[in-house]
Amino acid sequence: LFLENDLRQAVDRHELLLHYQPQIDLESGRLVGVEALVRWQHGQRGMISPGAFIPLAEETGLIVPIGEWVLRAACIQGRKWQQSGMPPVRVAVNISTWQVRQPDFVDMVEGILDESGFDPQLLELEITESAVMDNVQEAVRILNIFQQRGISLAMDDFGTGYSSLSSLQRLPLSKLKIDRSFIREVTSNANDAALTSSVIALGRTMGLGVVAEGVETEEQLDFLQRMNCAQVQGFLFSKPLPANEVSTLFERSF
Ligand code: G
Ligand code: G
Ligand code: MN
Ligand code: NA
Repeated sequence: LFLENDLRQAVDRHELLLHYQPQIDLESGRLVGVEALVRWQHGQRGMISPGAFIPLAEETGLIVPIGEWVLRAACIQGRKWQQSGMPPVRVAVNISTWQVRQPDFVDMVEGILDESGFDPQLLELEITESAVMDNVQEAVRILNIFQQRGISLAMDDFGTGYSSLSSLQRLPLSKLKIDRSFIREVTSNANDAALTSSVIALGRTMGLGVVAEGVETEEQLDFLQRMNCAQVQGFLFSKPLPANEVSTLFERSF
């Protein structure tokens, strides 16, 4: 497969780059964080979105070196933002199940934090239910180490997996991210509306922040505001942006 061979070399060829999608706190209206999202600038095919190569990276295990590159690049950028005198911006990084299962995962994260000098309090790791649920005990152990370091932990794509509430309660999470598949029809589909409002209520009960992803319309925003959803992310506010455009947005926001 051509694409797989190309992907194998993408890191070494410096073909990966990160864009950052703003996350807005609804109460204050402020930008509170950004989610790092990888893109692949392919030599022949141009810019490839993660939807088109992350699944391949997951199948082949290439997500391990790619994920390490992403975390390093995000922490280096986060450190630059910190040093530029910008208000503190939390940087969220997607972590795949494969990465969590690497025996050196904790050392890798700590090494990158030390190396980059990025404040762990400003780092958020987005994990999925599948990364946690097949070995809850081990996940609890690892995530507790991160929590002790001050790193935030968000459950990504929440609602699409099979977390049990008792397992969820054992994890030191700070945030649930409602998957955008539920937000898409939240104003027209009663099931999606019910699930979304339940997750918001669950977050409140468990003392967790809740972020709705994929917010594209004023109607969706209106629904989320009525349900007291804390944070939103989506095209209505901003698409994922290159790092320099994030600084500009922050300057305007504060
Ligand atoms: O941009 P797009 O909607 O095509 O993204 C598709 C998927 O790729 C999303 O589910 C997103 O979580 C995932 N993704 C984007 N960047 C990263 C990354 O750095 N690591 C991992 N594991 N997934 C990512
Ligand atoms: O699964 P994850 O949350 O990591 O995926 C984030 C992906 O969703 C990014 O690739 C981003 O480009 C995409 N995305 C962000 N906001 C929106 C939105 O409002 N609508 C849609 N359709 N996709 C979005
Ligand atoms: Mn995510
Ligand atoms: Na998601």
